[in-house]
Amino acid sequence: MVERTVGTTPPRVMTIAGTDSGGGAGVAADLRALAACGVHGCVAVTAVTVQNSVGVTGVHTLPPEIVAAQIETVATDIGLDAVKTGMLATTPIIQAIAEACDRTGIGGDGPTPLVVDPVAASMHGDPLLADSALDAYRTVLFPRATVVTPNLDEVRLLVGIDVHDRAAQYEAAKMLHALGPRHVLVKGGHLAEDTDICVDLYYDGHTFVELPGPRFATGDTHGSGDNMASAIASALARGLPVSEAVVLAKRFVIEAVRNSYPLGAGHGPVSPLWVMHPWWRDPG
Ligand code: PXL
Repeated sequence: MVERTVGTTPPRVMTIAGTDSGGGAGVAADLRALAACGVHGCVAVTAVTVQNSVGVTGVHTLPPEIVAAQIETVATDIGLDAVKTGMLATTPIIQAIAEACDRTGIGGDGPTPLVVDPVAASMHGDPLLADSALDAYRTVLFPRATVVTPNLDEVRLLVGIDVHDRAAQYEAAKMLHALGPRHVLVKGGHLAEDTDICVDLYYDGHTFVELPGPRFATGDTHGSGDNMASAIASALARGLPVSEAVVLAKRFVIEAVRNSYPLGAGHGPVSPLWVMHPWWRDPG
């Protein structure tokens, strides 16, 4: 046996999300992002999607009790320093997650921060959430969330306003905050008036902070929201305050979009893998 130094356990982050068979979004994107952010990624799968770069052609949801059991079995053994949610699919799954979170100190007043990315549709416009589940987001998950990270389509579904300018983005942040999350990040990727920039708006109930970034000329942005929420959760798992976590995550996603690549006939994924040393190119 060869002696070795015991490794240092990195912060532990769980993604509660759906799979994307094309590997661009969902669990696959989250695990790449979590690895790139230097944390140990755990997974509670909510649904399996049949998907390629062009669209989603099938969804199979898992039983709510299996989703809850994945969370609890990990939280009580491995432990979790932060949790993020992605595609949650149905009201019963959201309910089961909330109950599992309450039992294990995730979100709310518990010690483990909860990042809620209220995924409603794929970037192709295919539904990933039952219409009836929007209310569960508003009344069950948002009050437990440390931070919520909707894009502008999700803002319209959740609080009923069409954001076409910065003033409406501020208004949306206030309306979302009133639903109970401690912090809000209204992502501006879908704001058409910003042609060269992409401004995400952070709000903690008192102060607004605009987070500007470049708008790259590419449609290969599949998984950008997943990368954002995973990077925020990773920073929270290290103990950073939310106001700093969102700034770091924005920088991370800018680089992931800069490094996105084409895949299939549709939308390619953003890539956080620029952080990896290409060890396979080294001789010997
Ligand atoms: O990017 C949001 C998202 C999350 N989770 C799954 C997805 C998508 C977008 O397509 O397919 C499973």
